[in-house]
Amino acid sequence: MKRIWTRVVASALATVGAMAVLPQSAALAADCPNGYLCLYQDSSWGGNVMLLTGHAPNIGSAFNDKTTAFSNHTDRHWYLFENVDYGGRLLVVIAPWTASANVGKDANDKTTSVWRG
Ligand SMILES: [Ca+2]
Repeated sequence: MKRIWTRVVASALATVGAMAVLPQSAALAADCPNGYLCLYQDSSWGGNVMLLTGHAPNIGSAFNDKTTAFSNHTDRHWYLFENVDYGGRLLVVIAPWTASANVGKDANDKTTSVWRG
């Protein structure tokens, strides 16, 4: 199963670069691959997942204002912002190797850009 998951990720990344939105079936693997920040549409790491490896000034219409949970499998800090180009409120500061099942109502479904520290 791990090999299949890795292939799906690699294939999706090859298509759209550093960002990918995977279907719900793949997102059911709650473990985020090493080297990625994973953003989830639903609480407890459910729904669609977006994988990030670097800055995302605009995470795109497929995932805009949808982030509810995250898993950070990198040794970097990440910063979730309300608007494009790291504008608006700083919603969440994510420490290395941490996860949250729910970012809370003040930050829920608002993330539009992501800065990698
Ligand atoms: Ca937003």
